[in-house]
Amino acid sequence: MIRTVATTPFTDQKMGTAGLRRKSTVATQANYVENFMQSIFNTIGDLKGKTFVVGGDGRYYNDIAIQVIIKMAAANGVSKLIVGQNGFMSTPAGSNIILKNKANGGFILSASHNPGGPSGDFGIKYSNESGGQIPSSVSDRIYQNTLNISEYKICDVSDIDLSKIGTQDLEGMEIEVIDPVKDYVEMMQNIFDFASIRKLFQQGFTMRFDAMNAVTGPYARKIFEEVLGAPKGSVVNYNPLPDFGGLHPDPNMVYAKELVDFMFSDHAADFGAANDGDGDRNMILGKKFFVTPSDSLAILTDNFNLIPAYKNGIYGVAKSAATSTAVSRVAKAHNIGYYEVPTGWKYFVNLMDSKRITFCGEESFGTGSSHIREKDGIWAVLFWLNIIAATGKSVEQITREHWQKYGRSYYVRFDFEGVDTAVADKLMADLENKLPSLENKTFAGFKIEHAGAFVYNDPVDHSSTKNGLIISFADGSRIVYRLSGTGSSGATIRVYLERYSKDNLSADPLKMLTEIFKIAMDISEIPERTGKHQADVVT
Ligand code: VG1
Ligand code: CO
Repeated sequence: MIRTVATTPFTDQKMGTAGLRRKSTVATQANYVENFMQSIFNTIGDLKGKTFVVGGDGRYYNDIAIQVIIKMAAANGVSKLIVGQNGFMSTPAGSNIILKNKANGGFILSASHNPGGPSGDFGIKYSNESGGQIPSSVSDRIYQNTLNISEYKICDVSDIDLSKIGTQDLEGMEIEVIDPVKDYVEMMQNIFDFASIRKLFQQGFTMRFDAMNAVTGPYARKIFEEVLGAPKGSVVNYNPLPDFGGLHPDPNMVYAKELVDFMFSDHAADFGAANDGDGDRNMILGKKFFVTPSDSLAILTDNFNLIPAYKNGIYGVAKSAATSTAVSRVAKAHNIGYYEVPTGWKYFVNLMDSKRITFCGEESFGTGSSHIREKDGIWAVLFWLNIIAATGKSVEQITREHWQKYGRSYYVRFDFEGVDTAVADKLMADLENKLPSLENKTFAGFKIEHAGAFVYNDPVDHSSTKNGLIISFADGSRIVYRLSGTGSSGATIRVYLERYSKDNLSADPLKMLTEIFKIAMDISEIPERTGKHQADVVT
């Protein structure tokens, strides 16, 4: 039943910040997924005795791609697959299943926060036995394989039934269909103080969780409504849909509009949160109050002692270079390790494995800990609920008190989307050449201390990665420029701005950053080179 099929290479199967992401129209071409998967299997080599985890966020084409992956895994000699029921599994749940079962890796079918559907995006994230996504050295080898591929192997059988939990056999490969929610709930119960969060809801505390018609709906209903007793209806948009019901499942102030409008209205709940397509991102809101992800990381880190799983101490904390420096002050106060890495969760994995850090986060609505090797949306929400239950304080109060203690990093990200790739590449190259000459110069009263490329030297595997450009000013303000690595067409230039104040704590972030924004535009020539005088998305 095993068939070898002749194929020709696609030249665009290079993975980005988090796996392979393409327009659905590209990913659904004949042999596209097949070539990519065969290249992964070829790169791994001997698959005998190996176990992989498979699932996805339920987006368009997941159902077809999952069948292809199962039939190809069996044809290539994989020993066992652990598959989420009906093909569902969030990215954090997948990481947990890999670690818990000591699997050799896993595939999460998702383009994360990118829209889905026939005109949206499709993607595949590939993790290894660490439970985290593979390092660039491995994805480079897979990419080389995709460029030279001439055949793939697949089992010629009818589709596998993934609707029932249990075990079946395909050509000697075991397929175990599991409940993708169960182990995840258990893990959360072992980290947080569920009893005190349950009590909080009993006392009338209200929340709204927006699953954005994506994968976390079933997880959130189980945990918040069933186990913790939040009122029915607290979780909205809970049915994972192939096109996310037309939503752009990116939990931020722009795309989670329904939730934001509700939380800024007079009948807002006490607490609001949203997750992205595959459940690894989170947005945190209080009553008429937004917490930036950079502040959230700092606040969670400062409060580690309130959480049962962390109360005996944490190793350290890391953030991506583009994330605000708020957490650095917390790390200093607690005298714990502190690291800055390139954008992408895979760079945190070695730091967690080597017990250098416990917490980590990114400005892009990602927060997590070493309980797994991916960022974890529901984990962050539970962490906040646990802090609220333990302190009796509101989201706003917790955040304002944090600023009083540490000062405030005003922080906003500006995205310039749909830029011609050649224009964007040239802009970044020219900027990189120009930056060193700007050191010690002053712009509108802001003196530049350092300017240049961000280079990360991994202390564990000693690899070196260059990602983005940073301008650091004498007063602690920063500009970071990066090209996005998760888009499926054209280039997106991200500009991250930060300004620190010790005592001016209630200003409007955009106003605080007006001068820095102007400096960032002048130095980079973004308006002149791209024709864009304003960012497309501001978060
Ligand atoms: C973006 C974010 C980055 C995040 C990545 C994957 O990457 O900026 O912080 O790790 O998405 O997120 P980029 O290269 O477009 O800036 V997700 O929720 O895949 O998994
Ligand atoms: Co995601």
